[in-house]
Amino acid sequence: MTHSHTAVAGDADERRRLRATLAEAGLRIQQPDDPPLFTPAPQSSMQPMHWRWADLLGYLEELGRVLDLRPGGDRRTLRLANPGLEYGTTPTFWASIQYIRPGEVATAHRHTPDAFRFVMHGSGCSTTVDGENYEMNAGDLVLTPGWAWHDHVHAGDEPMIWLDVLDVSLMRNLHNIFFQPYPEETQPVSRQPQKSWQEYGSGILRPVGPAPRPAVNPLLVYPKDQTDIALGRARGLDPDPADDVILEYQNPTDGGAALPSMSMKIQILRPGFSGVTHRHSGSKVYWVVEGAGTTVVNGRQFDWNAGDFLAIPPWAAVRHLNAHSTEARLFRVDDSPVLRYLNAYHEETVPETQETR
Ligand code: GTQ
Ligand code: FE2
Repeated sequence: MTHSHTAVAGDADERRRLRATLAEAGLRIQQPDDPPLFTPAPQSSMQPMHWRWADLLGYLEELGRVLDLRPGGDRRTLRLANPGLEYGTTPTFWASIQYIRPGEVATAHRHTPDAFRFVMHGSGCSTTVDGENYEMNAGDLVLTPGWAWHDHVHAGDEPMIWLDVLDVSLMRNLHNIFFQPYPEETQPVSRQPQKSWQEYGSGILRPVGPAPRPAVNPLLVYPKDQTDIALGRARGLDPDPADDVILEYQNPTDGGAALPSMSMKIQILRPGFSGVTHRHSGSKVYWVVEGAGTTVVNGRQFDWNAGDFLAIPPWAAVRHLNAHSTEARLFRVDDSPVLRYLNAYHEETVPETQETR
């Protein structure tokens, strides 16, 4: 076989000239020094991260003193950043901690990113989502689906702290950020202020007929007491080898994730639990609701306590352990719905000999 002229690698100068010509024409070729694209498995620039509650609380209290909440849809939040990413806590979402003082109003607005709140500390604040009004108490999950008007009003007497997660990294990469402030501070509350909860909150029965909007989760709130009941029942089942007791907050009309891009989960690691190492497509963030334990991420050990956050890169090998005498409870959000929608979700148990990469 004879080599054609073009198959022979040209010299570096020739390649450089070609690259410049192509660039002017709005074209480019794969360069020998480009980072590899088609790697055998995902190579994430995201770093595993651990934030300790002892540090976070101090910063939040300081933020509360120095930052005023202004009208126009302003929020007071501490964003969890990642040194390996130009933007976001993970390639899909931003996780932030919101701090609101008694008497304050986080004024109404709406945006395309989907969002949810998981209440970390306090009570007495309520959020209105497209006219429905829900109390926020520690351990509750409240959804703010994309483009729903939302405002938070704090009528309690202690500062409230909650976790906000928005799929804003994804939406930003899709160049699809829309944002509108509401013309007034707050929106009116409708005649049936807990409608989604009254209709779908039991989890086992629902209004007859088709869901109001196909593929849109009609349920906006997942209170802690229901979560506790479900977890209590799941304790009687065989443990998950990697996650012990784990449940997903579901869309009650189709059993899918509660939001199109984000799956929220709650899990218990019982005393003595020692999980298998597992990895899956996509990124995730944990918040430690209670207890303490250890998570090994790509061979790096993170010892966590109540209130801490962990951010885990895509395809990272993860192993959970609880060597303590009390249960640990973890809240988690991951972007598995996006990857499943794209038929690109992979997962596997990692043999012990390959735990570090
Ligand atoms: O509470 O509506 O952390 O719009 C970031 C953007 C919270 C909110 C955040 C937001 C909100
Ligand atoms: Fe918002």
